[in-house]
Amino acid sequence: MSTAPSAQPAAASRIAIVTGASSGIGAATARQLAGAGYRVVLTARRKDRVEALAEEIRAAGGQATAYPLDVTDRAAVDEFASAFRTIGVLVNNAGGALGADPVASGDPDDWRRMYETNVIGTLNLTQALLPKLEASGDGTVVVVSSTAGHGTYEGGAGYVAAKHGEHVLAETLRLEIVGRPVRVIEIAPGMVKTEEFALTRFSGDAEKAAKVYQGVAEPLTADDVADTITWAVTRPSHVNIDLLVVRPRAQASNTKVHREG
Ligand code: 8X3
Repeated sequence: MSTAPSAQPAAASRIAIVTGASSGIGAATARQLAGAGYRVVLTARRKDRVEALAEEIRAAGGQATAYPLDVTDRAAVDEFASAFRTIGVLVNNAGGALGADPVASGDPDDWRRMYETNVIGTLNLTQALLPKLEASGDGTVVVVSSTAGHGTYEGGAGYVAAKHGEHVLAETLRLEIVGRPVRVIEIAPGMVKTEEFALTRFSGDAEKAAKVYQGVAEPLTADDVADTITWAVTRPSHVNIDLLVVRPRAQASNTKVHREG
């Protein structure tokens, strides 16, 4: 008998919901979970994007549907959740950073919006879908936080505060539901170069966005992070990867990055 760890056997018929699936880590995760045999449900605010990605996944032989959703709209989230009897996996990926101002001059509206999308968005989906995850008899909640959820850096406080909030949500939920058939996995990526993260943070300023990655030989890609998410989710059910911190080799900490040139 093989003692090698195997993927969860029931993946083929299981539903995996991914938020923020219109681009970056969310889109890559949807593709990889579909490749691992999950029926993926892609959600994001941008309908055209999630529909195009679902179509791409189906064309590649996977099972995917799209559902436009704003994770901060609780009524819409509840309506979305009511469509499912059970689900296997929820990947809370929607969120992001707005601004990089010091505490002394940060925009309180940016702070509020970051708390809403990163923390309340994760809370909304998790609350609405927890009964469905439990009903599956083998559910997994993934919280895609950040290394910003585990240490601060200058100019990051609003985002860092929100990501600490997400980390606390994951850690507390794990304590509260122990004994029930639902795992809580936190994936905390460091520097990931995606098409939108830094651009959104700097309100579309491409020059400022490019500086984030300047001279860094190989920042992580969305696929690198999707790979860690898919790996964690496909461990046998009794194995809970509590927290996985993943950074590029060139980044030793939030504030220590090797840049060439
Ligand atoms: C992204 C990592 O360093 O930009 O979540 O805060 S960082």
